[in-house]
Amino acid sequence: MSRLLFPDTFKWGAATSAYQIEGAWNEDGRGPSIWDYFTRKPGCIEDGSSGDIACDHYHRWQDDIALMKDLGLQTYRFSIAWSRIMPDGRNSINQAGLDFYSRLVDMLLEQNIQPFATLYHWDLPQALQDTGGWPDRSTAEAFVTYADIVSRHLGDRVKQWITHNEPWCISFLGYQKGSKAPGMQDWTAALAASHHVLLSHGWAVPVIRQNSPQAEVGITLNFNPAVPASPSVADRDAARQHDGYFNRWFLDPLYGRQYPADMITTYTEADYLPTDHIPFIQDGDFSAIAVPTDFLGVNYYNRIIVRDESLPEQQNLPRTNFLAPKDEWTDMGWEVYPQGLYELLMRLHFEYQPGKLYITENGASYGDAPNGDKQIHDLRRTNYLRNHFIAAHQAIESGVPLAGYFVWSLMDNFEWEQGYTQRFGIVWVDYTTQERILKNSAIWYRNVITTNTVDTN
Ligand code: IFM
Repeated sequence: MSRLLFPDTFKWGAATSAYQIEGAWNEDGRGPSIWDYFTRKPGCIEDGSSGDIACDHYHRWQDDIALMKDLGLQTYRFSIAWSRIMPDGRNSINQAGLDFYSRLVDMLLEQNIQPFATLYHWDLPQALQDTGGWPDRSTAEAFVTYADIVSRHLGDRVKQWITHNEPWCISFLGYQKGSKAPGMQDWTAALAASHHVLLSHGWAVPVIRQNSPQAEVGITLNFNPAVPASPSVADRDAARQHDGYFNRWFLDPLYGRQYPADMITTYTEADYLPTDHIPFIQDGDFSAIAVPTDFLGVNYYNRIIVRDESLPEQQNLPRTNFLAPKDEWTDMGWEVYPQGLYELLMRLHFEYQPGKLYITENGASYGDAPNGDKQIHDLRRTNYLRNHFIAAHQAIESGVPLAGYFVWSLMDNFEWEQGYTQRFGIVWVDYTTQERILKNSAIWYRNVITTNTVDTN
């Protein structure tokens, strides 16, 4: 066994998001969000649940910070619920909402835990969806007002800001596939949504900088590296398309390259976009989107093997067998592939040069439950994290400016359309009593943080 030492300045943390943990959905002036509506639609959530109560973090935040302290977290990534701050999304300000996050930030700082705030983690105020949601440009304008208000109130203490979490999910899962709120299925709307999310990021960055001097400001993307299932031209082309849809569509405009031309062709040929001009793009948008940022947040869980099964001759080609055995997949059905994190970080560093990167989410859903002694032997999660930490270390050794790592998630929580059927936490939550129990992976992680090292077996 050997031990890999991380840089002295490296920050270890854990992440959560507002709707997934807070509960208190209708308290202290919070307005409804698209998730309050979506969870009430029959059939949208696997176990019929919602985030109405979730982990009750809104009432238990002090205990939860004590838990973070006990784990030795150096930084904590949380998100702010827009509709707690602005119940109708664009006009009135709810002081109680601001006060909640202000107290949270103060206590984090008292405990020497660096607050890392995400402004938007999917919970759009329903009032904004009612006026068109992200496909409508006015939502991007509303986001800037919201970002201004929050950063004016917290910007003296919060020095790390993420504008958006996972624009791909916001746009394509929310408006094209419809598996997430608001549950629409419309390609053109999804493409407009993606543009307005990026635009709102570009507009908000200078505002946050103004209100929060010396802060680092960035955006978090989720990545899904695409690998062709065979060397055939068709499979390679399918992998290119998936990469364009999922990864390049966001990376390219953020780093000054506008939308990838091959994807514009795909979308116009499919009639999702008109051929002459794209109505939602206005003069100046691309330079706004490409505003320089201080870091790129990277969410990585798995890669995807892409096949083109449309051609009959494709069916008989030899397939590369590099899928991990199914019993090593996580409960989400996601392959465990730590090497993909190394490859992704190298690609981002060499192709886009973000200057600084954080892993803003990485983790695994496994259902291991407490035994009679209230111990949770989640060895698969520890192994998952260990192997991804090793991959991150390898990337640092290769020159990638990776500055920190947030495990997803601090605690089990509401996993969107899967409800409470998936447990990503390093801390177990008993949803009946709201008891929190450290899983073995949390105890192991505490040792990683204390020693700033990871063992290699
Ligand atoms: O729980 C989600 C999180 O909200 C966003 N990234 C992926 C996680 C696991 O699905």
